[in-house]
Amino acid sequence: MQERVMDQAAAKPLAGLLESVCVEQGGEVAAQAEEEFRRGIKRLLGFSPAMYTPGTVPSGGCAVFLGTVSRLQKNSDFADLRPDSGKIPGADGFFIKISGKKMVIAGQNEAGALYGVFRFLALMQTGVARDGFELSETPKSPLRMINHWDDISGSIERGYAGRSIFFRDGRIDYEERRIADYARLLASVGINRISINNVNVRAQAKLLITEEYLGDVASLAAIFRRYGIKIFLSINFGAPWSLGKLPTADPLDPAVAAWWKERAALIYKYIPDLAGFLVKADSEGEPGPFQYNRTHSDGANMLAQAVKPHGGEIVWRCFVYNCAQDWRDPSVDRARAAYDHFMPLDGAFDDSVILQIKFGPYDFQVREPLTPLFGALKKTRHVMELQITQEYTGHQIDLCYLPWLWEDIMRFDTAHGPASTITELVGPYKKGSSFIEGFAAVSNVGLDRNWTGHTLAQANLYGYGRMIWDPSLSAEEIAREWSELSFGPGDTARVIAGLQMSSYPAYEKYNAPFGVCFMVTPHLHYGPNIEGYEFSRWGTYHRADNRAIGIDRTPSGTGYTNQYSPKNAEMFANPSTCPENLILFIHRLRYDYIMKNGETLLQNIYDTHFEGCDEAAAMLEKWKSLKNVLEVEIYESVLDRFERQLVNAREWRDQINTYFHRKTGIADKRGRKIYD
Ligand code: GCW
Repeated sequence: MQERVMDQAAAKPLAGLLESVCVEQGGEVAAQAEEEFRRGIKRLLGFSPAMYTPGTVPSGGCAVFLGTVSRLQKNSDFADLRPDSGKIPGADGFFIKISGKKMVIAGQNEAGALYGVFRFLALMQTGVARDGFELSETPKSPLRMINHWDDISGSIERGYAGRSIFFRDGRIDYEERRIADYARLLASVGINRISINNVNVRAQAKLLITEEYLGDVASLAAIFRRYGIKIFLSINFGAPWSLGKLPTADPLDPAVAAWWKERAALIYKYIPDLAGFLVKADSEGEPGPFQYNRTHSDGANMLAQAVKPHGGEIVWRCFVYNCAQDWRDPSVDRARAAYDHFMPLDGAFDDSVILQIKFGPYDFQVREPLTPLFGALKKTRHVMELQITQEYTGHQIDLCYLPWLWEDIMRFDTAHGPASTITELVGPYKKGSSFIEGFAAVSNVGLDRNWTGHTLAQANLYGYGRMIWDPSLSAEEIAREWSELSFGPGDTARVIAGLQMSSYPAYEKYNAPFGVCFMVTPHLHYGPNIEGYEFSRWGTYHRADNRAIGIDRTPSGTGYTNQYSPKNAEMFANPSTCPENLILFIHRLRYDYIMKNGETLLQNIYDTHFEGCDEAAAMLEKWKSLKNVLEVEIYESVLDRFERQLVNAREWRDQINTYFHRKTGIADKRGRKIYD
């Protein structure tokens, strides 16, 4: 297929320099770096650079050098690449320099070179990479994962962009080019791990670890491998009995351990560099070690022994809670679950086990505090789990720019010592420290032509990669970058970045108020249903009556706040120091509680809901102002979504306001319309 030339003015000053390139040869990732460079230049500038290997460089020499640091050190004389230059990037990093008639892109490894090429192309496109430019970067997160919740039927659990790109009707079935483009997309922001199947491993997905499917899994892995991405398989902890016909899946039963070892050996024959297994155990009906009175370290360590000889790892999810709660019983607090289950096991896990911990103690709500395990775990490898797919944040119908939330997460101070914000804690694991080794996030991608259903939701996938690469980036910088790369630098990009930035606060305002969570339609998780979960088994109650709302999670209530460092425990437990956007997660408050702005809690609920809905209306109008500058298809499809978002926002506003008005009988002091 012919690539469209973007004719980007900002890229033009470098055109002369980019005509001849000397590429260090290497493995398949190096080959991909070369290919992306060639393709990118063609796309941005309309010509194909001449590519040489070190032995074939013509007499006039080359201007651009591309390769790994070690190969370039041997074959070129860049002072910046000398071992003592202080500019050599760390694992997966790259160094870029443009000076006069020379330019270098040097990766710490081949993946680093590939990331360097992608970054160079992006920076050239936005006019940042020009003569005199220099950048040495190393990703802060060693593990940069994407999780797919794709079912083997082809549907996606919590998917809002069409069907699975990997599976169809019980088979692995994909379009090779599409997968390669997805791998490119992910590598362009530095993703290096992907799990392809849902953590709920049901039906034929259990057979992905059998020879019936492994050949196809291997073909898929081969595509991702070219882009430096290794795959994980989600496995079912009960496989020894459901698949192996053993009488048990007890992790301490030697026959079970032997079964997994044998199975791993078979899998690794097909996929020698499989990253490992991702496991959801004892969670929402999935089997796990609790069934056999064993601990989660018993379960995870047994699996680790199976994959470790092959270089594999076990990613073990901490989403373990009682999902058969009795709403009548206020003594059980779901928010405590991850910490209560896993903190006592700190240090008990094998060094090939990585815990995967959802960012908040509930479940990807619009606003939750950080799970108290962060900063507290010291002897266990772990990553943070985020959700890019918009399960609770608008189903890719409503615009909801997630880096806005992630920036808050990154800046949260766990207060477990000096340098204890999440940003500061992200880094390679060291025993005895609380380093977070990276991130995993649930993908928002499906077969839709624009990948993410809502075109502007692409910024969430892009933003995820950028932010976990460098958690000190701001949501605003990322919005600007994405908008400029997608629409070209200029006014349109500015308006779109502005829309992205205003979207999260708007969504949060018309959603469940002040961190109270779960006022969403059960199961579907789009639109309001204020008491939808109130009398259910899921443990997410707000217990609103005619005087007060919320759960007391302070020491006088469930004691959840004591799971934090003493400083944060105190900060959360006191309503006057607890962040107000979380106040109803931690406290039970009367509606006449006076908030920092001098208004009551109730008035704040009314105000935020009117405002959030007005902001959704304003976003729609702003979008309409772009009618004549955007491609029709993009304009129309996003317009349709903004219109649907406004309907949703109205529904949230009116149901929430009416609910509290009916409960309290107190009018909105500004006299706006509340339906009775
Ligand atoms: O609560 C939830 C979602 C489920 C999901 C689960 C999880 C894959 O509603 O759809 O299952 O979280 O994270 O395992």
